[in-house]
Parts: sequence; C-alpha cells; structure tokens
Amino acid sequence: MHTRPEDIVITSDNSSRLCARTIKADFPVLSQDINGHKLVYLDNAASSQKPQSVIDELSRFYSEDNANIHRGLHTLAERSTNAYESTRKRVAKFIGCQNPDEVILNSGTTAGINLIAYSWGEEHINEGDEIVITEMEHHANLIPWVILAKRKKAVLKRIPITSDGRLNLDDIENIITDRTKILALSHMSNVLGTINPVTEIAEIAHKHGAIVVADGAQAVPHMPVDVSTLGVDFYTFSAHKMLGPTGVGVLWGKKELLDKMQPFMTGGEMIREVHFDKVTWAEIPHRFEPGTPNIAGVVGFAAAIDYLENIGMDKIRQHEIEITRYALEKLSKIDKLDIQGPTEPDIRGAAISFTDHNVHPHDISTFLDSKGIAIRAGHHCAQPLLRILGKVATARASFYIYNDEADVDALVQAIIEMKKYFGV
Ligand code: 7TS
Repeated sequence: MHTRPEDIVITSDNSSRLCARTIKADFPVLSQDINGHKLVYLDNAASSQKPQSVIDELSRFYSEDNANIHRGLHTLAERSTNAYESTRKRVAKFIGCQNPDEVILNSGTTAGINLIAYSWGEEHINEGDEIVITEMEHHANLIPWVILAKRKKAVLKRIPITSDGRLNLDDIENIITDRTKILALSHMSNVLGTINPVTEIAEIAHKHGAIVVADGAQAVPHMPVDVSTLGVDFYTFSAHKMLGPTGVGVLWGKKELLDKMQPFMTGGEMIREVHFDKVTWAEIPHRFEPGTPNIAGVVGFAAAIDYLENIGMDKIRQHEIEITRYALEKLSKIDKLDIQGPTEPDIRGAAISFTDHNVHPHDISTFLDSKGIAIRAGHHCAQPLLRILGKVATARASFYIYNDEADVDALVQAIIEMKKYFGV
C-alpha cells in the first residue's frame, strides 16, 4: 500500500509531482461518498487521514505484540518495548536529531508546550522577565505562556503581523531584549499558512540569552524539518496531522536543557528511586514520559513516517506549493471572497483561510459539506489572531498529499454554487 517511486510523476519542467490520485487509493476513508458526493477532504490542518499501512500497523500491534513497555520481562513486553523505542529512533532520524534521548514521546503539540512552560518556565522565569510570542499563535502555544506570565508576574510581549499575514520584524530589536527569557513561535501558522523565518528570529533571541521554542504542528507534516540546523532549543509536533494516530506527539529538546529540567508530571516509569520522603528521577527521555503511553499509537506513528519518507518531504513540499498556487489563483477570482495570509506560495503552507462578504463561515462549511467537501470554519483556536484580522471566524481549506487540482476545482465550484444559492 506504500507509494512507490514509480507513483511520482515527472512533469515536463522536470519537477517531480505527486500523483495524488494514486496516493488517495492508500487512504480508505477517502473512498466514500458524503451527502451523495465523493468526499473531498480539505481539513488536514485539523487532522490528516491515515493510510492503510498505519491502520494495519495498529491492528498488527494489538493482534501480535500488545503489552506494557519498559517493565515486563516476557516476550510480548520486550517486543512492545522494542517497537516503541524504535519509533523514537525513527522520529529522531526524521527530524535530523542525532540523539534519540532528546525525543520525548507524548500526546501531542499541546502536551509538549505545556511541559516546557511548566518545567522550564517554573524554574527560569521570574518577576519582570519577558516571554515573547507572536500574534499568530494557536492557543496551544499561547495559553501556557499567558498563564506562566501571570503566575510569575512576567511580561508577555508579542511580535506583530503585517497586513499580509507575515511577522513584522521591523521592531524586533525592541521586542526581544536582554530581559527576554523565552521566545515561542509557530513554524507555520494554522490560520494564515505563513512559514515563519524561525532561524533568523531564533538567532536574535539567542543573542540576548533567551531559549527558543518552535511549534511545528503545521510544519513537520508538510516540509522537511531539520532540528540540527533550525537553530531552536525545543520543537513540538503531533502525529495525527502527519498521517499518524491521534494522541501521539513529540517534544524534541536539546539534551543539555532537558537534563536540567524537573518533570512536569510524575508517576510510574519516570523515576530512579522512590522513598516516602525522597524521589530521584530517571534520565531523559523517560523522566518526561510518566505512566502508560499510547503504545499502539506510537508504534503506528512509525508507519506514518515510513509513508511520508517513502514519498519524500521535499516532494511533499513541492506538491503543496503547486496546489497552493493553483488554489490561491482560483479562489482570488471569486467575487467578494477575501483570502488571509501571504499570496506567495513559496513562503506559506497549504492552509488557506477565507471569508465571504455575505455568507458566515459556518454556513460556508455546512453548504460545502452538503457537496461532500470537508473544511473547517471557526476561530481555529487562534482567537487573538482572528481579533487582529477583524474576524469572528474564517472558513479554512487545508490541503495535503492526497489532494490535487480536481479537489481545488470542486471547492471553487461549490463556493460559486453557494453564492448562487444565497443570492450573493
Ligand atoms: N499548534 C498549531 C500551530 C496547531 O495548528 C495545532 C492544532 C496545535 C498546536 C495543537 O495540536 P494538538 O495536536 O496538540 O491538538 N491545530 C488545529 C487546527 O488548526 N484545527 O484543529 C486543530
């Protein structure tokens, strides 16, 4: 069921393009009709669909290997532990990390950012210190810092956005100062699609002695990411947005920082020695993985990474640049439709937010669903950003490896029909 090199179609301009139709056949959920129409799934920024190989691996694990990890001495326990730990190595390689101990497996991006805000933040943030975020953050990379700033009487500062949805770095030297202890920013915005110049901004933060956390929830599924050259200290992402199971995620952190951090959550399998009056912690990564994790999900995640690597992250990025270019071009021709975010596909991902002058985003989504098209409408867990954009909600179509121009055409056609239906 894996996509093979022969599935990559070479076009006349020599750029390799994905054959989305072949890829689609690997995803059983996509073969169904919704409301009498072939499903067009454009809600990938919320969660991606799963290829048969991931579904099979979950089933295989439960059918053949299932046992708890890091504790049993019997054969199934050993197999489960090996499968779980081999995903850790797989993830490390996928993101360019040399030491798998720097990879903490958890429930998702939200868990990773909360861990840093509590473990690192509790120890290092003091009254009057500055925490810098951006105006385009998802609540997962916003609320933990709002709470930390309140708890510690620290100052929360933010990098503003430009009218075309990029970070405005004009005043960056005044925003990031010697009082800045931490900079937390998204690598790719889930609303605007913007790919932020993380390396450039991280360099400024490091010059002032701050640490840098990047939220890679929208980036890792869609483009090559190499933490060894990105220039950040912590990086977080979620398996479910990159073909993997839900409830699995990754926090990558530099060993020298993780080694010094106290655990955020305590319990089984994260200790060295426990007494009634004293506890010592296990080494990383186990110190930050208390309790029984989503073992099957982690094992299935390796199959998702296999699937993506088999295609190649460079090719995935190229495919999405092309589909984004096509979608922006088509959508921008629709009357009274506003598109958010940068207009150049080279500096953005394939999540495209838009609003109609007359039809509420929820009604857009409901109408599109009646045509079998799944998009998301709402504030996308970025209320402060939506307020800045002057919107209560937007409609958002987000594309992935199994989407092609025909899906864009279906979206555009349905929006045109919707406007006719509402008479606007
Ligand atoms: N950060 C970003 C940039 C995100 O887009 C999301 C999820 C998260 C963090 C949280 O990830 P989780 O896996 O821990 O939940 N974004 C969305 C979205 O845009 N629509 O639904 C979920």
